[in-house]
Amino acid sequence: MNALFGKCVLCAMMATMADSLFAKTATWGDEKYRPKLFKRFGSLVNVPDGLTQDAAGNIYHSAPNLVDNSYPGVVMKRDFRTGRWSVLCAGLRSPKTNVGRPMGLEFCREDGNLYYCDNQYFDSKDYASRVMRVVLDTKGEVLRIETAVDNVKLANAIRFYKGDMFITDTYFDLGRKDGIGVGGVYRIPLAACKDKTVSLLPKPDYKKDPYFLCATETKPLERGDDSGADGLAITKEGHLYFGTFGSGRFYTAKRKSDGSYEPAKLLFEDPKRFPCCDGICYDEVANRIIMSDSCLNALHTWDIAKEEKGECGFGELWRNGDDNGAHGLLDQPCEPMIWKDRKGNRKLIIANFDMTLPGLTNKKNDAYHTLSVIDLD
Ligand SMILES: [Ca+2]
Ligand SMILES: [Ca+2]
Ligand SMILES: [Ca+2]
Repeated sequence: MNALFGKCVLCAMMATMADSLFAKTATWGDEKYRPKLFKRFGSLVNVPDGLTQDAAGNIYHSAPNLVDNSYPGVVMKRDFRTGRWSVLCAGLRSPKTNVGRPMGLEFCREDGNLYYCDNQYFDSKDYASRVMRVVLDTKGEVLRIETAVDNVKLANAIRFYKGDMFITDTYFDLGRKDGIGVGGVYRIPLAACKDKTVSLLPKPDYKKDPYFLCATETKPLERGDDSGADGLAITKEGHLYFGTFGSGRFYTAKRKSDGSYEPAKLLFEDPKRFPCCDGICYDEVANRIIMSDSCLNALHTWDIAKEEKGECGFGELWRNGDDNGAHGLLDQPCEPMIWKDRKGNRKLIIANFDMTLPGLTNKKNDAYHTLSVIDLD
């Protein structure tokens, strides 16, 4: 344990002792970053997942609702002016599984539409996942939902950069004898999927796929999870950052001046401090990546300036023990997003997945389905 983190632990322990009557959950990190409750949803949103926003500051939030299947997967919208939440749309049902499971989503400023990853992997491992385009009119009303990309295994995160869509596919299911789980990142020009659906190649042929960009490798940790590329972030220069859910391997792929990408480079691997990379986002003001750690109930940071100096960019922002999230503490954080409120204050909004898996800090799918918020200013 480093000195700074040790000090944080001590501060947190003292604060926890002082607050012991109403806060029993262990916490680590600077109290000024203690997550607060941003929104508690009812059962309509029983597995919070993706976050994005449009130019007006309206927030879009997806929920695949894998815990209580009686509710369809859904995309919610929060009106920037009024703060009111409403249902934007239910996830379009897959003809293969008869369910819709919106996960990672991103508002595309280039065409004014909303795209979401339809994660069908837990319902079918037979390439049923897709990337969906929610076509919006100029007032933001939904006109229709269409399939932009199909033949995906587990569509997880989505980003856009200069006319291209980038997505992560968490499982390639190659059945490697060494037990390594492969996942990867794809790059699909928006023009290619504008008037027709782009189909990815089956995974045994992934290296021949014109849309395949780079792969991740996951050696399962004690919790036995081989899942690959999950969260994805893109800097203003177009550099990619991504990490594996199963082992927290954290990578970058640098964009070259001709728009192509250098091979992926492993930046950080330390299963004790970062055993699980779920959703990540780019913080342009601080020139860093913020990573959700579903396993540790934590948020980590990656300092890009340090990386460029050849130093380790890893840092810790917040961590707490198992908690139901009722007061805003993290409960299996899966996606962070930086957002400015009406006063112009910078906030970090965090979705809490709260769907237990073996070996995670979160032990119970409780009744508090929440988004947390941290003040960054
Ligand atoms: Ca994710
Ligand atoms: Ca929980
Ligand atoms: Ca909860």
